[in-house]
Amino acid sequence: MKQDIYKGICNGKATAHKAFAVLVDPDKLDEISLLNTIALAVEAKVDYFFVGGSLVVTDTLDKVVSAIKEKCNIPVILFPGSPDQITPKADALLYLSLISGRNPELLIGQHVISAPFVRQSGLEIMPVGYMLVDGGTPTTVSYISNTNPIPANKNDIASCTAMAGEMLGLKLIYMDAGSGAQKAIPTAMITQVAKYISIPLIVGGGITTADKAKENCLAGADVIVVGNAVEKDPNLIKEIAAAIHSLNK
Ligand code: 1GP
Repeated sequence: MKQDIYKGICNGKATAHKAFAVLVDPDKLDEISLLNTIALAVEAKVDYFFVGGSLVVTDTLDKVVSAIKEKCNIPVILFPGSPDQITPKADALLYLSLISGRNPELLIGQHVISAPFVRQSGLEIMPVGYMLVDGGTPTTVSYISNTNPIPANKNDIASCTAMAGEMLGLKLIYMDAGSGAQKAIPTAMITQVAKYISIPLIVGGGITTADKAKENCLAGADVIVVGNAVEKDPNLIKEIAAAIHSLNK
């Protein structure tokens, strides 16, 4: 099984090289905006594209992934809201288990149903402990997943959940306040979770400024994901990338 992208993320963690992932929701970008986003991402040396959404209502996933692959070498990692958001045209798949929730379908059920198809895709599979953290308002992901997010002030619940995920063999932890969250994940929670795990930590949801992205990296995030804010203002890509990469030697 391929492991190149995961190895890259682990090397990043080992060498304190912080990474920036731009999240593209295939429903939200028209062709011109997508091409503009790709050009800006290349210029800013963005590390990864994440592609997906909790609810994708159009059939543009393939087209979006193909367009990114045609125009640049930035790895495309699928961030699927459901098993039908998978295309072999991407490079890798965040194989998410929603470990903050108690919905068996999203812990293991849908994985079982889609396993043969996922394996056949040839994608690099990255098993992820996905943790939803309360971002102030109900997000699409909390509604769709029918799970309660971890309260934003319960750092112990977050660190114990992440530790359990790591001990179960998951290879990444993704803490997410949900797309468009009112409040990003508190720094104190990121610090505590990072302290208790040795696998790479991805953080996203409600990050709207370069300062916040940098602060999260300093707290222990290895990969920062931004979607909504760069959809609204694509020029933020350069600003956020520069802030994150300024921490790298
Ligand atoms: C959502 O972590 C991602 O799952 C990104 O969130 O769209 O709020 O940046 P935003």
